[in-house]
Amino acid sequence: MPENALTETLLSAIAGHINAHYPLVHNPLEKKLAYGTSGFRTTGTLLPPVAARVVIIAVLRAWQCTAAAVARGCNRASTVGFIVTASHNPSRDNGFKIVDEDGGMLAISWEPWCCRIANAITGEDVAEVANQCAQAEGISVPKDAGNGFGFVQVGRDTRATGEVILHAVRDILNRVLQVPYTDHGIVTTPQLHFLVRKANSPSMQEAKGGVNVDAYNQEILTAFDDLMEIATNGAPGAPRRLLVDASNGVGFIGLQRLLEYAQNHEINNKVNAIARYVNIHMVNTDVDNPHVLNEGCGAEFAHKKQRPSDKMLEWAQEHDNGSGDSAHYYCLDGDADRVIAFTPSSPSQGANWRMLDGDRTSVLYAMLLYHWLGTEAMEKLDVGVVQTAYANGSSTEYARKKLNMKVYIAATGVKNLHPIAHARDIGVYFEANGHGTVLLKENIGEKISSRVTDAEKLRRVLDTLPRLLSQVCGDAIADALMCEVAMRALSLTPTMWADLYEDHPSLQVAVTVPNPRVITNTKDEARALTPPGLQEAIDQAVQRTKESLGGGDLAAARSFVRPSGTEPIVRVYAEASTREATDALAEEVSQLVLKFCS
Ligand code: 16G
Ligand code: MG
Repeated sequence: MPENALTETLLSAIAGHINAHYPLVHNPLEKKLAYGTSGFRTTGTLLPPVAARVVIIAVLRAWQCTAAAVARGCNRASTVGFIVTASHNPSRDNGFKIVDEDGGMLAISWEPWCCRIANAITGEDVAEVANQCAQAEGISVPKDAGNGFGFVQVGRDTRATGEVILHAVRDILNRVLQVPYTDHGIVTTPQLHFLVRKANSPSMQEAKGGVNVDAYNQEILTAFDDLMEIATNGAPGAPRRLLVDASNGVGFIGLQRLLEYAQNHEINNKVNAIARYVNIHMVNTDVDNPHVLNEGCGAEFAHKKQRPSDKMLEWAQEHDNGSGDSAHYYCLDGDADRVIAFTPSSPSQGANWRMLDGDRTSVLYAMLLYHWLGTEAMEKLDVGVVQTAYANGSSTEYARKKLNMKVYIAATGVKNLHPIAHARDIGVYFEANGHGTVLLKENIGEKISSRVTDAEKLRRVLDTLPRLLSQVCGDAIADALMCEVAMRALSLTPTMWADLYEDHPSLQVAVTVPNPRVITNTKDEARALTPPGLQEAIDQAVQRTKESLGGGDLAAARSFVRPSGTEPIVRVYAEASTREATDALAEEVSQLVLKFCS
């Protein structure tokens, strides 16, 4: 047997069990499933046999991390995560992804293993891929497995197919791999990321038992309270009213649990500490009806349609007297890792609501950093803003010119933005659709505090921020609370936040073609490399738009296309100086996509 190969017993158990219980439903000879922008996503009923296969790779990754941890002198079993969710997709879809040992996205270099095993037809093929993975990645079965945390933390969103998919995962873990796990049931995606990071943290090594969502609630509530204390100088004033659109998804459950936890536990010696600052109401909370998830509501709907859901409008009509920012509005997506805020110019008219998207959230956070750290510290540190090609041009310009920030452009998906932000001392990353956070280098407080004047405050801020701002992915609930902290600290209302700059008109359109993946892009996704001729045609359309706007500096227009990594469609983005030109450009480019990709 070659070194690092899996044992014959394990391989034949894998082959036998997969053959007996998990024949594929999709046909990989016709269409292979790919690990997309954020894991696998497709019709939910196709996924149980795929999840049964891919969890084997998750365990191999955990074993590899365990061996590396042991080699570092850290005597523990590493845990990875397996989260079943399709985020903003329609309710019939489902998906899943692996959360890596550090709580972040699975290392991109491991995605090909997931793809290969997901499309392996027979049990023998599955065992063969697992064995090749073990050999190539230098993995052997650890001798001393398990220390009470489980090797895999699993969880799911509210979708109807979630339970059967998780059942397949648990079955393979129990009966084939005999690997311990903790099933957290229904959790938000950021909660699962948090739990994996926490379970692997040095502080948990000695602890008895596992981690659960209480640890998340405790951390978020304490950090929020600490930051609000700094933001308000201990004088909280009246609590702000928040209205949260939970997209009829797991965000409702996550936020509800957080609020209940606050009522039943003391945070910083205060019962219901969160209520000193915010008074939270929710709409679109129907998690029992399997069909309404993300339907006409939530962050994805709000962002793409550039307006709030009807339920949000109804609530505003009833409860918002329109006298300037009497409530703050937030929309979560279907797995609560993205947030879009709004401010109503007139509570009853959706078209008049101003959207505060991820670009604006990153600007708000950047302003808070300047406010709290001071220009002196900011100039001494490597601080950057990471966006994608979907960022509105006005936000890029504001971050560069007004805030003096370095701006980096990454491909769509947290896995692409995160590493660029991670390489900075402080990296603010956000997608326009509301997914993002701020990453702070560990011990940065210590590094910089000897070089600036107000060292004590600086250290306090830098120690507290990363407890509310997820260091592994965006978290809609934490981000909504963080926006509240930032507005308090900066004495801004949502209207003042919206007034910071004016967005260029923009539009996103979904175009259906037989195979969206005939389009390939440059690294920053701003240009199409294939099919031949498409980019040239887009360039001409953009040029014509600029000319129609009179040319010169004020005539801005751009457009790009890319295949979605979560749905079988092509996304078209257009942005120009006027609404009419934007809409016309989006339409023209959509026609080009149909022409070149059909
Ligand atoms: C996923 C991504 C999100 C991205 C979106 C784009 C993560 C955790 N989530 O939800 O960041 O903006 O997909 O989808 O990476 P698309 O590829 O369909 O445009
Ligand atoms: Mg999401």
